[in-house]
Amino acid sequence: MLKVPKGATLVIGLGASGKAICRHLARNGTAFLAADTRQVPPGVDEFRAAFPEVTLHCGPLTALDMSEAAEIVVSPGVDLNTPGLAEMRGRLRPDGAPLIVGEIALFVRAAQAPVAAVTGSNAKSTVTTLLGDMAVAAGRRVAVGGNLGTPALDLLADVPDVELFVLELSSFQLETTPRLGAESAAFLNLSEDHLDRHGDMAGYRDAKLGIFRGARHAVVNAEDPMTWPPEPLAAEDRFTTQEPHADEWGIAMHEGRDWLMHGGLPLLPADEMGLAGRHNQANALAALAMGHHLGFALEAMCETLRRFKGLPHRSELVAELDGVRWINDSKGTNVGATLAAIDGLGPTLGGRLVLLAGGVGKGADFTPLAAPMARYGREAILFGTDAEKLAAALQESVAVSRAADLEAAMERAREIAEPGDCVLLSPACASLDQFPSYIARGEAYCRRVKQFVEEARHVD
Ligand code: UMA
Ligand code: ADP
Repeated sequence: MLKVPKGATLVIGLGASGKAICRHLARNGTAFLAADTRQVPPGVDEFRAAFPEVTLHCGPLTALDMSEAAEIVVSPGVDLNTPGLAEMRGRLRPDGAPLIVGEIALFVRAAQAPVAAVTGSNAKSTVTTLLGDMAVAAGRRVAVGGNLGTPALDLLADVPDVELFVLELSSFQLETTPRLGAESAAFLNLSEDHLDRHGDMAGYRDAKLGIFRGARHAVVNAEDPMTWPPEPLAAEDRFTTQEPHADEWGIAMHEGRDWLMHGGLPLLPADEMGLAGRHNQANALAALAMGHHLGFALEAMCETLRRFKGLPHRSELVAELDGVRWINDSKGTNVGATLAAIDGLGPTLGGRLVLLAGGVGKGADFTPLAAPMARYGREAILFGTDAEKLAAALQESVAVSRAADLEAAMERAREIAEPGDCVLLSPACASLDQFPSYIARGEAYCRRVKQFVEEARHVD
């Protein structure tokens, strides 16, 4: 059995976070060992080349004696209940701090600038990117990353003289962060995801509530009490897609149009935003509330909202063909995201919605999709591992058909969609039965839509 020497730090996981943790420890001259539960972790040769002096253990953690480690820094993809690690849970260091932490705990110790942090089951990347762009427009030297883009610890080395960090944080990152101490922390929404790791919704929510530990300002969803901190913070802002109460951030009619509002103050006509859909108005309001607390000029924030067209694979308009809009929401990997996409786009439709959905459902309950599909759907075309489970949830509410795969589903959509309709790929499932990632699934969709456009051009 390999023993972690007394006083050494152990890094678990050799993915993007693990490598960033190792680089950070090396920069600081901290002695460490690395481990990964896989016999041959991806990129292991590059790791050995980058850290030739570092002892590396690959395989079950039960073959490691970590009892005398000074600290164990765990990557977000590693379940804290993994045998060998589970036994260390709850142990404390001599100073009373937990023995097991994650990359964000190390980040908090080292960061010299305030942190604005964003979590939620969905919309994290959109709000994080919006807030980062707003910070740039407001003239701040900002570094953006975390669960999206650059790992948080790499931001410390990459961007000199940072004035603000904007971090997207997952439940996995938060559960290993004893105290984040954010200047502003947003919890956007909560819906089923990652229950395989967190056990149940209460465990999942508890992990996410970690975003408020030590925070000075909270941004929460007025329509989702699950996002509210159990103990109110000194400063709190709430956003809603309804008319705002008091000084909430919301949507109201003003001069005959829907406007983004702060209390009674109209900020921007919703139809001037670069992003479409009610769900994205919620995202804009969350970013505005954080930016306002951080002192960004309103005009700079509104300009960002006009310009920002969204990230790829999130309710992204790929093409309009024969009066039908083809939208790629491949990042809709859980029911909450797909619900938001349908509810967000539904009211703006000139026709009906043709939904392409399916893949690995991660044990989710699909029935919440039935009511919005009854309201807006023309047909749900289902494919992948959990097609039958989706069919069972939807068939009473909307026409349902099955397809062998995404491409066949798209052929069917091309046949049945009528002018004014919208074909929406928002699978409510992970892609891993048919694609390496949601990105590959979204790219396959975009490629085929572009072929449809080409084919139509030749026919003309
Ligand atoms: N793994 C093992 N054994 C190990 C280490 C990892 O089997 O010892 C497996 C995990 O089970 C997992 C995969 O390897 O399936 C990746 O895990 P990781 O911790 O090595 O992941 P990283 O490459 O470090 O990437 C992580 C985030 N991934 C996860 O939390 C699963 C990335 O978010 C994030 O961008 C990156 O850190 C930088 O901070 C991705 C993600 O899917 C986008 N996040 C989830 C989500 O958004 O829903 C939470
Ligand atoms: P995350 O980083 O949390 O996965 P993204 O910004 O990448 O969030 O968006 C993921 C999915 O969530 C997309 O499919 C998108 O359509 C959906 N979504 C966007 N905004 C919202 C919202 N306010 N509520 C629920 N789902 C949303």
